[in-house]
Amino acid sequence: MMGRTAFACILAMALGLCALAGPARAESGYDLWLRYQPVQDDYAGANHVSALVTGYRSPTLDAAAWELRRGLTGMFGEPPAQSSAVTADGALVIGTPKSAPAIAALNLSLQALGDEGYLIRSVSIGGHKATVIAANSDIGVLYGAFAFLRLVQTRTALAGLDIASAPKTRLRVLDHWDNLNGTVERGYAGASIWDWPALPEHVSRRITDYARANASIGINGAVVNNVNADAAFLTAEYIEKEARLADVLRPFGIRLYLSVRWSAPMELGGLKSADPLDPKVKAWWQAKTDEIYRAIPDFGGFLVKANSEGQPGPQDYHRSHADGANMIADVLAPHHGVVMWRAFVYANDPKIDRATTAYNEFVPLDGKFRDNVVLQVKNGPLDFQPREPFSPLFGAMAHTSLMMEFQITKEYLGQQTHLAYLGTLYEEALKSDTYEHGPGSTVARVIDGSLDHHPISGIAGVANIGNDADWCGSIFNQANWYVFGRMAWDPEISARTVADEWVRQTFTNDPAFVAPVVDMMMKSRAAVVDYMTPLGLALIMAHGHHMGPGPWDTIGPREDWKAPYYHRADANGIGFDRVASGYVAQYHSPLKEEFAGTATTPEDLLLWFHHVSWDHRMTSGRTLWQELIARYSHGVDAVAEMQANWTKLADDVDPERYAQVRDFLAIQHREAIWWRDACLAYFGQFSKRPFPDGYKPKYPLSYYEKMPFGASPKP
Ligand code: GCW
Repeated sequence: MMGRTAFACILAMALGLCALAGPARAESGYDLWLRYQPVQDDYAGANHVSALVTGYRSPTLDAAAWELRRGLTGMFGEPPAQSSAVTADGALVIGTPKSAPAIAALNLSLQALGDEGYLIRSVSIGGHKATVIAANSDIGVLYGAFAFLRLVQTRTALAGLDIASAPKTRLRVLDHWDNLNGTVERGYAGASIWDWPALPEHVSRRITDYARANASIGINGAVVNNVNADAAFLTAEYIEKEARLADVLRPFGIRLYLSVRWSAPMELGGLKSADPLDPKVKAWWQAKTDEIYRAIPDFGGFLVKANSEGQPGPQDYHRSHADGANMIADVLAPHHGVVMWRAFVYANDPKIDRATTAYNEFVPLDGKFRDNVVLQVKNGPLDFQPREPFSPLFGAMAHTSLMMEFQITKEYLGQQTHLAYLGTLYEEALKSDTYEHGPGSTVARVIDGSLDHHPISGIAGVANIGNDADWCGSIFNQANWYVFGRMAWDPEISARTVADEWVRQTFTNDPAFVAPVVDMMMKSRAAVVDYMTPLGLALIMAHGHHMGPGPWDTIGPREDWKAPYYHRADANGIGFDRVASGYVAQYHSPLKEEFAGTATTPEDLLLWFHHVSWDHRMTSGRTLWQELIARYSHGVDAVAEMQANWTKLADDVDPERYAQVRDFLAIQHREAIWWRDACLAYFGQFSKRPFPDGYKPKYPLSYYEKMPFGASPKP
């Protein structure tokens, strides 16, 4: 009898898919990590699935069965038989005890799985070997189906399976900074995927594929509009459009949320104020919220950016963030909705260290928020920099739910083209120890709620998704969407594990490809840190668009929007003295003692915490000036190494994706040199120390300063 693998290959060859010789079929990247390519190796799992056994139907269970059929057919060449009972070895039985009698009969202990977890187990049913994907809820079954397909795609043996998995956080949300007009703030992957003019009548297939991708990694919420919110998203016309979207997302377990503009009661309701303690204001929000829930019964809630970067908020009426958040929370509570209130605030006062402001504003409010309020805190105290220490708010608010806000879109890390795997950045932040209750009080445990028993736990990621063929502007940017979801589900999973499974699903299981590519990903973000902001530098990107170097930039209207405010380079040295600013004191011991001295501060963050002399001796034996040159140069060299490694892998990737990565690495290399040379030319005018041979920037500083947007230096 012909083995499944051979059969799959013959079928695939007939379809022109099998690449026994010559380059693989070109791929645009649209399929993301859900490619389900024919299994052509001698994978032992190949003979394991003969039939798909389902029970009662629901939209979510149908989605699970559809995905399994699609995946297994793609990989094994023939669809599994559809059945309602196990009659032979190799059946895959999916459902809940309620939906599938075959699962009820197994009497599995599912309690620990909660509402969203799943179990995948090898069992025997009526003397036949079978695999069950069981859960307490339909969505758990869908998550389990995707997990099973991941096992096959990563070539995990399917015998003797016993996997139980449940998410550690409750809100696993993508924040889309998408505007009404189809643009995306800080988006580098084309226009918004939401086609508002076509709604409510039409929703494209792309939205279903978006929902599938999210469900495959456990994302269960989408804030569909920008935090710099337009009140129009709350009009009856838009609520109808949003309701239609919510209908498409619902089977995939994704709740729709909206960013709201604080002054909406004035703009839409004609009120004279948006004072949270004004009963008319509350009545307006009450009516609006009820209207939304009539259209979207499982609506998730609101995300609010208030009194931040010019947005209106409760402080306009001398009310606190808690007054504002609680008013909205009270109108949402009867519907079980939540308020995600952003802690991204900073004062327009050059005498105050911007990094200290969120702590100063929010810590006094600890314990004053309703149970359905969760503060959404960026990983670092400034703004999604290539490297920041964790925000001291984590670990400082025992009585307030805190959720993480990561940026998936790479506003400050090379935007569309630079290869920067953010798994290592997320991991670094989540593993950081706050010492709130002594060692082991990690940020991961703050945001999964376990450290202080917060009522709400969660992670948000600012999406990097757009209408581009490959969704994210580049193939490697897809990894950042992927790792965000996987770490939201399990904040303790390692960046390397996730990179490995992403590479296997996105490209190939060939170890000769997987190992070097994972290695490249794991080093990639550190390379960006080095060629942009080594040693704890921050916010020295060009003004406004944040693409390219701008350490000289002083054109902003506020001191804390100018680069020298952050790097403080002068004849004596460089860096921000955050002992003097009061920032260091916001951490628990032993961190505040550690960060207080230059000798005990990690060198990777030295200039974040201290103003350091150009001649300060580093552990490498170099002076600070020499170390700065070495780090900038290391960043450039690391990109050159990625280029060289990628070139060796040409035969293992389809030509389209190979070429994109090759070309983008070339851009990254050119721009890394630009970063290095521009920054060293700029800082050199303060340090007045010599450049080692071969390290002097090619052009004078004025050349870099005058470079127009979109250009980068001639090689
Ligand atoms: O990172 C900065 C961005 C702004 C953004 C803001 C925020 C949505 O430059 O574009 O506005 O943060 O997070 O609110």
